[in-house]
Amino acid sequence: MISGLRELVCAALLSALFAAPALAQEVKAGDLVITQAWSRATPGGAKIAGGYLTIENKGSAPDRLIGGSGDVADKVQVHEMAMNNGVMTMRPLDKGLTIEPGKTVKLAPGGYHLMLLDLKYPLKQGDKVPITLESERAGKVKPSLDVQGVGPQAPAGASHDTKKMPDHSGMKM
Ligand SMILES: [Cu+2]
Repeated sequence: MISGLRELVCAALLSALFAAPALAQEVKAGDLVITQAWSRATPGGAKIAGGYLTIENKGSAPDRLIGGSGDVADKVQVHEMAMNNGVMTMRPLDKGLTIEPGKTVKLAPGGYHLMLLDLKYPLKQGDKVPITLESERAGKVKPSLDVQGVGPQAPAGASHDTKKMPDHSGMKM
């Protein structure tokens, strides 16, 4: 009985693993390479969503991710999340996010992220949401966010965020 249950759990885990979309898409602009751009479905009429991606600077000079835009939302900002006196807060990075030459910066839940504010339509699992990011040197980069399910999972290939993270809507902006 117990071993049967374990097999069942394993099968469920495996199917979840294989159901995850392959995020091989690579978007380049100048020396910047963006991969694994994703977001989460927004149930219940949420008006904001996070955007996550990996950005690599293959050049020899630092670049800066300043902000973005897209039809999906009124504003696309670059945010930072941090603990402040035991409270998780986030704020826009006014000067942008620096990507040092030869370095890779990951925007992921619990850290740096894109913030889509005043969504024009809900994000649904399986959607691809095109956005335009603005960088100081490389100019415009246009990745599409692969919308994942509502759960807190990262896409296949991304590291797993095991920290408990409060919902965005409950956070100080
Ligand atoms: Cu944010």
